[in-house]
Amino acid sequence: MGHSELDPHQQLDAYWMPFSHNRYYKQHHQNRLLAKAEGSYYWTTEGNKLYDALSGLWCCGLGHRHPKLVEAVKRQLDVLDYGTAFQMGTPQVFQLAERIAEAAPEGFEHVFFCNSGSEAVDTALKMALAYHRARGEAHRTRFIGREKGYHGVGFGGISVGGMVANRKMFAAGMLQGVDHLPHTHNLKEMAYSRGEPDWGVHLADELERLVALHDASTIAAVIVEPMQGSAGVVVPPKGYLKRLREICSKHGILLIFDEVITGFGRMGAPFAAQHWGVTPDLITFAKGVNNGLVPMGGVIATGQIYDTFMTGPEHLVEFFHGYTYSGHALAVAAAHAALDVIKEEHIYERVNTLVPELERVVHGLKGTSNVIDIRNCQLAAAVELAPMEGKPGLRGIRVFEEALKRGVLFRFTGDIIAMGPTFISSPAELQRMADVLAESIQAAG
Ligand code: PXG
Repeated sequence: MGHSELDPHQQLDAYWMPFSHNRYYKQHHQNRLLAKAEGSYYWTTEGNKLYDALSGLWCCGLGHRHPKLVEAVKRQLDVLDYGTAFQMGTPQVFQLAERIAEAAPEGFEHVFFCNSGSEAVDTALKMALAYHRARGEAHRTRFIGREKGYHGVGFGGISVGGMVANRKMFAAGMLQGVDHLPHTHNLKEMAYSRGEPDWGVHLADELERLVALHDASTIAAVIVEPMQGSAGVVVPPKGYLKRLREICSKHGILLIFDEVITGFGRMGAPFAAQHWGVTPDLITFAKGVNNGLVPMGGVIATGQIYDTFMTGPEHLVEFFHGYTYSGHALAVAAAHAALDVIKEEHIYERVNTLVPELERVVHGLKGTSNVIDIRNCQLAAAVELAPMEGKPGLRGIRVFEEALKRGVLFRFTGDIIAMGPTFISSPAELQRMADVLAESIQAAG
């Protein structure tokens, strides 16, 4: 009997689930084993259909099992499986780098591939350190992250990240010399903002304070998510990112945009950099680059940063960094197909058409009991709930469970419900998602 024929509900113990309540799940797995996916929907092993309100984990915006992507990966498997990544390459990986650099803002010319957002972040941090060193500024070693920031789970990523639960157990292994900007989430000043809050640009000036404290000559880079996804869709205040850019430029500090969530569609533009008209020095990406079909991440660098590395004898390695699966043939094939689909299906335009619909339906939940904030940013939104007395996080779980019964898979982090619908959703599907959320909040009590 093959594994797939075993009763899946009887063999949950061995798997140590990532970022999950393992013990709770293994007792409450009803509707939580996925069997199948298509478009904006999953089907559970019980046969129940779930609307995927977060596009996987923000990665499947084009919809699950898009035929063009499936076909591209199948075709690739018939030709070349794994191609040696170091000192070799496929024509397709070179072409993909060119296409991604073209999609990026002016000045971005080179792409380094890895396999996840976490690896992309560690790669970008290393690039920043090595860049300064190659320019004779080896004293620039500090990184500035931001409170509530999420940059994956590598030691670099958790060090610049700002989520206490991801940091405290690993404090002993964190990077030295990291400081953090304050986060910009403030219920009193910005609750129920539609899009970017009017309040909070002054929080970017905290970077000047950190520069004054540490001296610019010690700081390599500032890393931020243009929109904080994992923290529950924390939207940048108007003018905030531009101000960060100005301060970084003034002090010779590199600005890294972590666009793992915002890249390739969700902002209605290739990158948040273009959506807000603010150009960083390095961009990290993952997820949407190939619709989550095969793990892939990467860093896009300006010509100036790349050129700084291209010194020394030509036969020697310039950047001692890379992964066995950098530019994996299957990931590359899926990414080419994803870029084709983004173009052919006018995805950025489609996302921009859906943005006001999403804004309307989520803000329609204002006044529902226990809702304390609603935020939206292009095709991302979140509803923040008041925690249950003495039990933070429990209301979030209850709402999630009630919604599963009603056929919608939401993402909850603590008592925040996050939404990142697929780009192919209809306005009616967004409306239903919001209706189910309202019912589920009420049912959760
Ligand atoms: N940077 C950012 C900005 C991310 O959002 C990562 C790095 C790490 O990517 P990998 O591929 O190493 O997981 C992320 C990942 C959520 C959620 O619920 C967000 C992420 C992953 C899973 C869930 O918001 N972001």
